Amino acid sequence: MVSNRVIDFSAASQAGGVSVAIYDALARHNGFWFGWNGQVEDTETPEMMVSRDGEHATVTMPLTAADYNDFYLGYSNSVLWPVFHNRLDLAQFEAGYYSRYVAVNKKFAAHLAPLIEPNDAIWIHDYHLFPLALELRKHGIENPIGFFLHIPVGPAQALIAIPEHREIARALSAYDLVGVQTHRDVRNLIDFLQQSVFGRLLPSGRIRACDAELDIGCFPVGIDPNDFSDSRVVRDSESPETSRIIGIDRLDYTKGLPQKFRAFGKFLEVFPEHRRRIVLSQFAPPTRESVEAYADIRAELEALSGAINGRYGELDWVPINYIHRPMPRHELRDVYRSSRVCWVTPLMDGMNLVSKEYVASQDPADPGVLILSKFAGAAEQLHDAVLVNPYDPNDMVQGLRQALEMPVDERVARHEKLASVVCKSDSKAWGKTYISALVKAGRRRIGKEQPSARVTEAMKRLGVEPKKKAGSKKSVAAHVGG
Ligand code: ADQ
Repeated sequence: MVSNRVIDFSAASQAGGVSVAIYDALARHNGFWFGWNGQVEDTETPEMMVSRDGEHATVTMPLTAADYNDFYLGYSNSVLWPVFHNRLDLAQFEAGYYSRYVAVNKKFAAHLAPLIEPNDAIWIHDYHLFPLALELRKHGIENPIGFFLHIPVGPAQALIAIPEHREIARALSAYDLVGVQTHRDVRNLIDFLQQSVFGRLLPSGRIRACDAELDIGCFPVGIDPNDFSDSRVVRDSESPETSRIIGIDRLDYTKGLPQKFRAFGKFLEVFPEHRRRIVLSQFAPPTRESVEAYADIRAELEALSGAINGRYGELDWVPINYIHRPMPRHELRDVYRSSRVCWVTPLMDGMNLVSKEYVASQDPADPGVLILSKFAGAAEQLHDAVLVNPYDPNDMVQGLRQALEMPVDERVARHEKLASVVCKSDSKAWGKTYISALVKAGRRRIGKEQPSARVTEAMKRLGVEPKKKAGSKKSVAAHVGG
């Protein structure tokens, strides 16, 4: 597994969906996790750190201050993040960002390549590392290399505004498999490859672009429901008169927090009978604070929550409980369970794991209600949530009312369907399906002959059983070689 940031196992809590997803998947496979250790050190010859904690092994390295500034804050989070979330207005196309972005990918490749063994499949995560497969191939790495994009793929028209969009398309074409979260993302990505480098959809379903063929597939990321199912907490035990509406997001302009706060203020105005009976508890820990757009959103939310609390609050009731720090992970489950409603309304989101965690934490006999943005990837799976348009204040207000007033039989019926999706499409299924598809895609690139001992061995090690057609010696090739 490779991602920009490798989680620190010893840290009490680290917010962020990518780390959570990789951490879960890694425990099931005999691999290691490579990436940045979060340290900034001014050396061009960084020392590699190796650590092991139970089933998790990591190999990490520091970044330099220039890497951190131009690669991480700059190209990754001030160009790719906003554009892929269709926020071209927030993109900062500064000269110099891109060359450092490529340089860091080269550095990752140079340090990772010597660690790759012949049977390894390499799974690279997220937008910081688009060029890594190209760079690894330059080091002679022939193993299957897959990429998974955790964020959404904005419309092709937005993506081709990136000055280096052809280079990004070429970098993507070097992978055997590119996985995204939703069908919408698959469509947008194919569209992008067509518009930027004349990519073609082949009758086989593969994509031909930049003299290569790759698979693109939808692999919705999941959680481990067992981490959330075992709560004994009883909802609102201390204050049965007040229902908690929980919001858990990173403090990010894509998460639709100002829209949510405004809708909450409007709700209190339109439905005064709900005043004093509900509290919105919004956790929003800061991330990427040195990026300007993030400082702006922080100030905006502080002003909004202050204004709403000032207008509607009472001596013994504060409507918005806005907490600007992460919640320890071990407390999440009980907080989800004791909350009457979970309100997650991003303007655009790759998946949104919070929505799935909330569903998994509920008491099936008396579950809370999930209100989910139509524009979260999770909405493609969680049809039985109350789906709302975060841009439409009336829809947000009506959605909240519907959730708060929903009778128990409807809550139980909706939750049953939601929980079944969350359990079926869990982190285990995500990792297994992806790795199986990656090994097959790698095999297709190598050729159509019988799978080499190397690939068969890799599949065995990853727990992927090639299906055999009865009586056919060619059965493995048929399934693996395609
Ligand atoms: P994120 O944008 O970080 O992830 P999300 O999917 O909601 O968004 O995951 C957040 C994770 O961090 C959850 O596990 C949540 O519990 C935790 N978290 C968030 N805020 C927290 C807080 N205040 N305190 C404690 N924990 C907190 C990216 C993409 C998403 C995609 C994921 C996984 O942006 O769209 O779903 O990767 O692919």
